[in-house]
Amino acid sequence: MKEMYRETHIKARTEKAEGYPERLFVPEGTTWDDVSESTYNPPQYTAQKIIDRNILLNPENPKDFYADPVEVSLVGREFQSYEGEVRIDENGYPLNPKGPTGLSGRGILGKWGANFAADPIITQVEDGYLKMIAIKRSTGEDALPGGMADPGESRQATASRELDEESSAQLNLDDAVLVYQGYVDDPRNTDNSWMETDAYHLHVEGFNPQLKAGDDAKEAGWKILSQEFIGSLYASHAHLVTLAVNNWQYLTGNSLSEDGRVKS
Ligand code: RP5
Repeated sequence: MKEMYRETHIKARTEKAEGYPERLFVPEGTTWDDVSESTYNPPQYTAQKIIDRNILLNPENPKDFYADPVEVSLVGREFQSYEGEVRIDENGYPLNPKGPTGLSGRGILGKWGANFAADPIITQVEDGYLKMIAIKRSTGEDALPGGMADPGESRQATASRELDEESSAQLNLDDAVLVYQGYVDDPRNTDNSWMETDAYHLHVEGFNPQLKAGDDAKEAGWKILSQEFIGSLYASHAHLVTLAVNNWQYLTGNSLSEDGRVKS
C-alpha cells in the first residue's frame, strides 16, 4: 500500500495540482518558526480562474462567484480552522497550520485560509467484499464523492449533496458517523489556502441505486476496498477511508483481508 496520510505536506509537495509552478523545497516538518521573511521566498500562484470568481464582482451570485477577494484585507470574515487559532502574517495573510508548503497565494482554491469540504464514505458488503461508493475525478484519480461546503450549509448536508451530485446516490447522512474532522493533505494546499474536511461514514445494506457520474466526476461506482485501492485514493482519502473501515470493524466485529474480502 502507498504511504498513508501524515499531517504534513506529502501530497502538496509531491503531486502537482493543475497549473501550479514548482514549489520551493521545504524540508519535512518545517514550521513557521523555522523560516524568516529573508530566508523563505516561495513562488506565488493564484489561478486566473480564481481571480475571475471574486465574490465582490457579483455578490448576488455566490454560487458562481465563490472565491474570496484578491485583497485579503477585503475578506470580511475571521479565519477559522479545526486546527485552532489561525496565524496571520505581517501582511494579513492566513498561514497554513501545518507549516510552509513552498508556495504562497491560493493556487486553485477559492478561499484564503481553510476551504471547508465534506466527504461521504458509504460502505456496503456485497459478494463477500466490503465496497464503497467512489468516483473518478476529472484528473483521473479515484476519490470519495466529496466537495466544498456551500455558505451556511451543515457539513452532513454538504456530504449528502455532493454524494448526490457526483454519484446520483441519495442518502440522508444526519446519522452517519463523523470519522474525521480537520486539516487534510491535498495537492492544492498552499501557504495561505488549504483544505479541511468533515468525513462521514455510513454503512448500508441492500442499497443499490443506479449510480451515475455528475458534476466534476468522470465515473461513479462501488469499489472493493482492497488495501491497494485505498492506498491509491486522492489527497487524504486513504486516511479517511481507513478510519471508516475501522469504524465498520468496530460496529460489526468483522475484519478485512488485504484484497477487501470480509473475514468474520
Ligand atoms: C479533498 O478535496 C477533500 O477531502 C474533498 O474530498 C475534496 C473537495 O474538493 P473538490 O472535490 O470540491 O475539488 O481534499
